[in-house]
Order: sequence, then C-alpha cells, then structure tokens
Amino acid sequence: MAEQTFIMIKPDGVQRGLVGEIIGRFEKKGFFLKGLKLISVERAFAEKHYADLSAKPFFNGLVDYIISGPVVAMVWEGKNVVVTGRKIIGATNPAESAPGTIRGDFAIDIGRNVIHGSDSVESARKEIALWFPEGSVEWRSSQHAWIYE
Ligand code: FUP
Repeated sequence: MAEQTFIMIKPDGVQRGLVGEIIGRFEKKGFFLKGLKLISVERAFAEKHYADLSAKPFFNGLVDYIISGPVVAMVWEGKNVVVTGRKIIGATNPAESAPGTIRGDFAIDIGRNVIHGSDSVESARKEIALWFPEGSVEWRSSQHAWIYE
C-alpha cells in the first residue's frame, strides 16, 4: 500500500473556514484523500492523540484547544506524503513557517496553528488506527498515471 499520513484540521481551522483551502492544497499537490470526517473529540481521546507530549507544560492548553470545537480528520495517501505533508503544513511555530505553507499563510501563534500532520510513517500508522478504527477508504484515482510515473 502507498504511504499514508494522518492530517487534522484543528478547531481554529474549521471555525475560520479554512477547510476547503487546506483540502485543496493537498488535492492539487497530487495526494489522494482516503479518509475524511468532521468530528468533536473528548478530552481522553485528545490526550491519547497527544500522549507523547503529556509531560510538556503546554499539554493541558493543547488538549483544551483540540476539544474546543469540531476537527476535520483525514487520511491522505501518496509518495512521501508524511514528509511532504509536513512541508505543505510548515514549521510547528507559525512565526517560523515559510510563506506558502499552511501555517505560514494562515497562523500566528503556536497554540493556534490550524493543522496537525503526522511526523513519521510510524506515528501516521498509530494516528490513523486511533482516528479511523473503521479503516480508510480503498479507491484508485483515474488521474494516478498523470501524477505518478
Ligand atoms: P507538530 O508535530 O508540528 O504538531 O509539533 P509537536 O508535536 O511538537 O507539538 C504538537 C502541538 O503542540 C503543536 F502543533 C502546537 C503545540 N505546541 C505548543 O502549544 N507549544 C509548544 O511550545 C510546542 C507545541
């Protein structure tokens, strides 16, 4: 199976009407959407997603932010989608994200940085299993051969 990553548009991205813009950037790049849902998560679920950060001083604020409204959870597929997805998203701190990246174009504060993307193939696997226990959707785009050699 081709590489997959987990991408989440955080509550600020949904509230600010950035869902279409963000999905469009991944689509236009040539990645394929394999899972998509608008979902509000509870504290315990958000804590599980960010379990690796539980010792950080910003952890509680981060969890409060993620549960403050619905998020858009997605699975995107394609060659090098984990690393390239992170490039499309930009640096964690929007102050350091280049213009042209999602955070560089649409965010100011690190605690309102609009979007999450898995940081490795291994964390993508774990995050997809957590957010999409029902599995992602199997389909093949008719454009595949126009994007991949
Ligand atoms: P990222 O992989 O880019 O999402 O970054 P991290 O896993 O290091 O951090 C997860 C989230 O914690 C970030 F998206 C924003 C938040 N965060 C803070 O609020 N303050 C910090 O100092 C670092 C991260």
